[in-house]
Amino acid sequence: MSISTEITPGSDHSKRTDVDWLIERFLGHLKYTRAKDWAYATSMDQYLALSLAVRDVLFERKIITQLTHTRGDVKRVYYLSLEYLLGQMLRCSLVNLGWYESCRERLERLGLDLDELRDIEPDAGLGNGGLGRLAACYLDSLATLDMPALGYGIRYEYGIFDQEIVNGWQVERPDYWLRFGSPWEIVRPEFACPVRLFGRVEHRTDAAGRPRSLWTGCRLVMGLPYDIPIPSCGTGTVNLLRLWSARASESFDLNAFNRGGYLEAVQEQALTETISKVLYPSDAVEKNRELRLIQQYFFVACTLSDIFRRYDKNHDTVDELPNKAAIQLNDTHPAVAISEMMRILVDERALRWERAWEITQAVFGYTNHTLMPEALEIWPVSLFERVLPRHLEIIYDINQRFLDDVRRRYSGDSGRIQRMSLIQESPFKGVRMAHLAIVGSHTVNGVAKLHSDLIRSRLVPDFAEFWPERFTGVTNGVTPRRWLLACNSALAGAITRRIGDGWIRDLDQLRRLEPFADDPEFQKEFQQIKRQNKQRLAEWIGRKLAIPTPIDAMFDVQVKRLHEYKRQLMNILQVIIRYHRIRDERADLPPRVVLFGAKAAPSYHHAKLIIKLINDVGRTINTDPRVADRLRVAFLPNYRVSLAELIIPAADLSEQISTAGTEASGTGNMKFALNGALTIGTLDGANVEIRDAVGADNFFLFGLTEQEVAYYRSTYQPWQLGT
Ligand code: 26Q
Repeated sequence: MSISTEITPGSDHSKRTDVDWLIERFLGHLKYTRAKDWAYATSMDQYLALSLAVRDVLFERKIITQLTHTRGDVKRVYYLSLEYLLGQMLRCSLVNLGWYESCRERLERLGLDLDELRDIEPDAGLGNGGLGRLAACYLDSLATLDMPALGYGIRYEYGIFDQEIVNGWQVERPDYWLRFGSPWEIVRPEFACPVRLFGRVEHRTDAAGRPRSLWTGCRLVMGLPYDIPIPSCGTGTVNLLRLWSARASESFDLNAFNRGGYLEAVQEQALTETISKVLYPSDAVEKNRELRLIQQYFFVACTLSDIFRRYDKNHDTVDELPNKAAIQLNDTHPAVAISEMMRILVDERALRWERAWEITQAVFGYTNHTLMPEALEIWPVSLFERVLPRHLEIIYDINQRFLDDVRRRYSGDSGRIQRMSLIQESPFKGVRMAHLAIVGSHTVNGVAKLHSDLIRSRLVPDFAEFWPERFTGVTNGVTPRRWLLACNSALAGAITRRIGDGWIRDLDQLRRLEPFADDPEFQKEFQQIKRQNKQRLAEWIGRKLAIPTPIDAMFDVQVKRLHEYKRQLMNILQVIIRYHRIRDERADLPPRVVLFGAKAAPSYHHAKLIIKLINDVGRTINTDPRVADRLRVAFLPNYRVSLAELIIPAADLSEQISTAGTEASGTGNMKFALNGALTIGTLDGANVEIRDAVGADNFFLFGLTEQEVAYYRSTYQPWQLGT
């Protein structure tokens, strides 16, 4: 459904433009919200006041969007993700509104530089990497498609750590992104949600003689929602991202104060609030972490209660829920939602189990992002039982009914029953969250074609055989607004001048650029733009690292989380070989600047060692005058969304070299391609589809196929080679 909201702020004063109105609000916020006189305002004041002015516009549009959706009683998409890697919001909001240039000019007349102001904004780094950034891109695209969609997540006080490099080693520093407050959020105490944890289950019989389960003796935590507006590009729609922050509940305070002394009570309160304190900085499974499970449930409980609150406004029974809500699980991190939905329907709303299960399955969809068995979430039953005793019972009940169905189809196949069970028995008894997510959803999707095929053939073949129609693929994407229009405005302009601006909301239209591929004028313009982007990045590298980077050299870039499967180690070994060949005058190779950017999980020792190696190799090469004009290596510290927006438009070569069958999709690969870099890569994840789209001539393919990797894996023993 499409809404048209022709609401131009200030349209009552017909001669004034939107941007006049914006600037007026900016000056108002400077004075009344920041309480500063023009002469004393700092750049931080100016950034905050401008963002608040933009927020005013967005919330005005959000009110209209929401009214339209509520009046139409439309079906909403709910995206549930423990991570949102939003990055900076000022530039993209202005670009989506179509006001960036005019705003820049107006501010310039006031003596301010918008390009500088916007860089004061700290990144909202509420995610680890690909999965969190995908969530942020989807929010932008859902809004731009005028879809009634809400994102739900956690308002971590500390996002992904800041990375410093000390003597070549990664050192983590806390990322207190809320230091100056965020101008983008609005707190909504009126929608606070109580959440229960721990306690025990009592089994009773109700007045009608039906068995009822009572979850009692719980600890209570409050979820306080903060709303962030999500602007569309080119339509009036503004959607919402609602993030939950944990607070001690008042009744809990009372209990605590009665039990112990004042200080102990305050201390307990602080402990409760650690739930939303920090993002887990590993993009692999953290085993056995009670706090992580509590984070997941806290988030899910708040979110489902909010979804029901909205639904209940217009409905007396839950029958219409599948027609009004589609809940998408971003990996298994929020999969406990399936058992929470069953708890609400069966325990609180007294539905029959079968009816509750029908509704649950009709509502949930599950996106899988990983093939590695060791990365699948499995919670120890003992931990689950302590934190969520009623949910464990419900999961057992789901499992029993599910395995009965499996047995009916494959009687006597006990191996299959064990493999498919929601509960693993060894090496420890645990809840398999992926199985829960598959069983409780109508659809399971992978994130690239190859990945979706491998989910069926390798990861969960028993499930794919049992429910072939449930398994689908939805290849990832990236928002062209942030990743081309905003971060590479020069290239965006050159494209728009040739094929119009339709591509901004319909990327397939980029095909219309094909006839210009051989046009010398377009080629020249493209080269000039690339050169300017490289110059901009070279200046940053010069300022931050004091490494001179010749901009006529090829910029060869690998930026992504540090993982062995992504093979940054192979890349740096290749650099060493190249160095020796140039230094020993064995090859006349074109000049190259090799750039790395990557955060390693703080406990991932091997990954940190690779960062150290890259930095040490860099130091050796960059201080050797014999290769000075031919080879440079730089490790760009603290890789994050805003840095990606500087790096990617400047790349000539995009390194996508994961071992085939390991990278579920990759999304950086798409951002580089969109900015006109050529890819060197394996047939892994979405590289396969990128190669199909850009043509094999524009893709430097190497390495084994997934099947070859699988074949060699059984016999390959690298430690025995070369001995
Ligand atoms: C799980 C349990 C406990 C603590 C942390 C986690 C955790 C957190 C983050 C596990 C995994 C992640 C992140 C995974 C991720 O980013 N995967 C990437 O998702 C992208 C979007 O689909 C793909 O493009 C990448 O290929 C995939 O690696």
